[in-house]
Amino acid sequence: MTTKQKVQEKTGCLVTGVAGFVGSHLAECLLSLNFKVVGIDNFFSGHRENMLSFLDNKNFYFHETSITELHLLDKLKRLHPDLSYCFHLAAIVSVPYSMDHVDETMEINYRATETLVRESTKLGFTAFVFAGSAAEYGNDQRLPLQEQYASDETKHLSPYGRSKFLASQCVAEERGGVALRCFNIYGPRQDPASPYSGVVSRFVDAALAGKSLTILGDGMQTRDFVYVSDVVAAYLHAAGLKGPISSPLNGIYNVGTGQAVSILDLGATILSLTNTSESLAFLAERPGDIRHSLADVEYFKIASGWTPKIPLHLGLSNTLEWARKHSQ
Ligand code: UD2
Repeated sequence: MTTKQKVQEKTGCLVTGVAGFVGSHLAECLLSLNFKVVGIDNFFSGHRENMLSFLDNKNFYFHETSITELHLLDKLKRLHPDLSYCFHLAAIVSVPYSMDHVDETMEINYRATETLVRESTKLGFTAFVFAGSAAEYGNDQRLPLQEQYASDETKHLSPYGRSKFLASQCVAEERGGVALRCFNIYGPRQDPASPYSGVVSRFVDAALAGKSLTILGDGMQTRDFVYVSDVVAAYLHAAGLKGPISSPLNGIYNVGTGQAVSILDLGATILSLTNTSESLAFLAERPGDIRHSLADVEYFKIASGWTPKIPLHLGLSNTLEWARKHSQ
């Protein structure tokens, strides 16, 4: 029996935002590795359907509550004494919503995170892994973006970016605290419903519905698209539960692929994968849109042994396959 196997038999993992896009994939993976998973969500942006594949799993315990609940970790630890890892993904995830709700965004994304990470240290949790964001870099164009570029001087473009930056700093100060600055995550279960949903989910949705793909601007803007299973693997590596390192990291790390993809190329790839004759339609650039975003992932790779495994073509095929099944 390996050390990691020994750990997981008696280990509970808390996943906040478990009904969300990434949270649900993380919970599913932890359960498949035989961890006990305690998930919380208040369904502000998560969906119960995202948990369907594991709601009945005997190792899964769900609590419908908010991360702002007083003494949350303390209460959960009393109910589940074997909890020792916290994966904190619950947040206000919409950038436009954060613009209109500045105080609420600071409260949920920053102050609640600060409270949780402090409580987790006090309770002796082994690791606290936090969902940071590429938004922490503002519009910095020194590409690829290195972790130290985000600083108190960074001009954040939204309260979302600012709140994630402050929270990541705070998490990194605690022992066992790791903030993962994820770039553009895509994959099955990403919600295409709002005009501000991720571009991959919107393009996939449009292509399968026989509609043209809407490019905002000239399409030459680039992003670093990272597939959701690679992000899940990054969480496990950060916690010391996967890869060559068996203790959690401590600090702030980028999670991306280090590959820049233009929105035009993304659209063309999705059209060729769906074999449709649909076209690209061009609309005005989104106000405040960042021109290029690209992660330098060397620091995280060296520290954790993680590497992204899913090339864009495969990730898009998987996403299309999932969307085909779910649009019926
Ligand atoms: C990402 C994050 C966001 C925040 C931000 C910080 C996602 C889904 N969003 O926003 O939460 O962290 O980074 O920098 O990861 N576009 C189109 N057509 C569409 C939709 C989008 O052309 O139908 C363009 C859009 O103008 C942008 C690019 O595609 O240039 C990516 O847009 P996005 O909303 O997927 O992600 P982004 O990078 O703005």
